[in-house]
Amino acid sequence: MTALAALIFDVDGTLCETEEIHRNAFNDTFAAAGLDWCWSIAAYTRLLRVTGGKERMAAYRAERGGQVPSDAEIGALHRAKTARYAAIVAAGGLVARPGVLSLVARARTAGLQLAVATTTSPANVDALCQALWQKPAAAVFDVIAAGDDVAQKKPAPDVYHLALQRLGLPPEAALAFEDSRNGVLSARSAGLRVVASPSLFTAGDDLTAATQICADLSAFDLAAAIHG
Ligand code: XBP
Ligand code: MG
Repeated sequence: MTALAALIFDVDGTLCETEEIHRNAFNDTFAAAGLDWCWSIAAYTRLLRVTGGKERMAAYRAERGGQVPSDAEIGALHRAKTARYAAIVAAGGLVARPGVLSLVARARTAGLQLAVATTTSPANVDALCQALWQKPAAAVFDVIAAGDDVAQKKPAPDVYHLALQRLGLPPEAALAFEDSRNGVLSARSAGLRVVASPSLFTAGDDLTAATQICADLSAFDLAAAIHG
């Protein structure tokens, strides 16, 4: 059996319950732009089926049957939303999901490489790492593969292919951690084993394609994963 050499983490919902912050950042941005959009928790739970903030806004525009905002306006709204997200995260109060800090520390001690495969932007990963580890993302993770680095976002395998390529590893040598159906399908399509831990916004997702399901990462046995 190929030895375990790396852990690859999804960010939103897996490292931290960030989706409520994303939702608030979207709604603050819509209000500031004078756009009459406001996403409730129920609406956002449904809209999360479309990964990526720009893509989510375009899908919502299509759902409403309108032409407004334009693609260029969606791009500008998304830049404003990313800045708003960073400001909310920097204001403090964020905590990692149970088991995350300990797992990352123990994986480092065990000599594993650490990577991120996320739909969100590198700026948001940095904001989160500053909040959780008081370090930039590059000081916590060896590899960061992000949504806009690839042609197709999750559930396509692209972002995991990119993470594996940057790690220099075959899929058998790594283990992915995800919270959503789209994320699990993405990692599985790239040939990875996946540990799924449902988050607040993905509690209703079908995660049965995962190799293992844990309520949270404090229930994950790293020693067993390393020693088989
Ligand atoms: C999370 C997402 C992201 C965030 C918003 O998916 O879909 O789009 O909701 O991020 P995953 P941006 O956890 O599977 O990566 O607005 O920065 O795109
Ligand atoms: Mg996620």
